[in-house]
This record gives sequence, C-alpha cells and structure tokens, in this order.
Amino acid sequence: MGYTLVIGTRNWSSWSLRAWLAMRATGAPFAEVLIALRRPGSAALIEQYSPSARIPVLRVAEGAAETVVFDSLAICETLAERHPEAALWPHDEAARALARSYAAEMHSGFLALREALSMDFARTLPPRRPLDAGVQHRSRAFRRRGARPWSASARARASSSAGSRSPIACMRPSCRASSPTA
Ligand SMILES: N[C@@H](CCC(=O)N[C@@H](CS)C(=O)NCC(=O)O)C(=O)O
Repeated sequence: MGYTLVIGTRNWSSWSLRAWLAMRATGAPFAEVLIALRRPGSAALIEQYSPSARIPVLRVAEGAAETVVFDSLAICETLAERHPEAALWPHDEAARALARSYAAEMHSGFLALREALSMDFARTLPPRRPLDAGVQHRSRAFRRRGARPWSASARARASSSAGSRSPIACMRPSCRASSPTA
C-alpha cells in the first residue's frame, strides 16, 4: 500500500494544505508531488494526476489497484477512515457532528471571503499607513497614565469610574451608551 499526495504551490493552495495536514496527522508515509500553480503548464500537469483537473489529489495504491481521491474533504474523510488510530475526527459523536458541520460549511461556503482573502503566504504587503495624529496623541496620553488603551485593567477602570470623567473610555457599544466621554 502506498500513498501519493499531489499538491499545489504551498504558499497559495489552502485546499492542498488541508489534505497535507490530514496526511501528516495520520503519521503514515507518503510520496508528495508538488505542482507549481499559475504557470503555463500547470493545468496540463494537474490533469495528469487528477480526474477533476483540481488538486489536491490522493492516490492510494494497493497491489495493482489504485484509488484516486480528488477533493480535499474527501481526502480527509478517506484518511480518517483508513487511520482511525489518528483520530482525525473527534471521538464523541456530537462533537464529531459539529466538527463535520464546520468543515463542510467551510468547504462549500464563504465564497466571497475566499475570493477577497485568498491564501498567499508569499505576498509582501505595503507598509502600513502611519497612525493619524489624533490616534497617536491619544495613545501617548494613555501611556503617560501607565495604561494601555484596551488592556483589561483599563476597561475595568473605565467601567468602575462611570459617572466621573475618566479619559479611559471603553468603546464597546454596550459601554458607549453610558460612557461620560461617549
Ligand atoms: N473543492 C476542491 C477545490 C480544489 C481547487 O480548487 N484547487 C485549486 C488549487 S488551490 C486548483 O486545482 N486549481 C487549478 C489550477 O490552478 O489550475 C477541493 O477541495 O479539493
């Protein structure tokens, strides 16, 4: 029996990462085929391994037979089934149902989120805009008073001094209503 996991560029393919993490979690040995994505030949290469023209793909060879699993969640389920000792899903039935719900929801939903914030570990972001002068001024004032603006102690002081004019005001909507500085 032998596993071959076909994945895409590590910095970009979160689908591949899921299958790879599950594969690693089983502790079973596996061969890895890494396909560089977003290159002219990528699609043709993927098609050599995957009937869905998508990666990740897990190929399970058993003697002359080979099973091809071509979806990240299906790969995770297959590995969970084949390696019960790895306990990829929670043992408790209710916890398992909940975990499966989250996994399936992530798998089939959040399209807009995934499009807007696709995984890219290699991207270099432009430097952040410096804080505007007002925020800098408030931060310095807080620091002079020995408090960090949103620390737990600052929030506690803000709520205990409601009614007095504390410069440390909690900005949560529930507090803002009663805050003297709101
Ligand atoms: N639902 C599939 C989606 C897999 C998927 O979309 N993979 C992308 C890479 S992250 C892919 O193969 N794209 C083809 C390409 O880049 O040519 C899964 O969970 O495995």
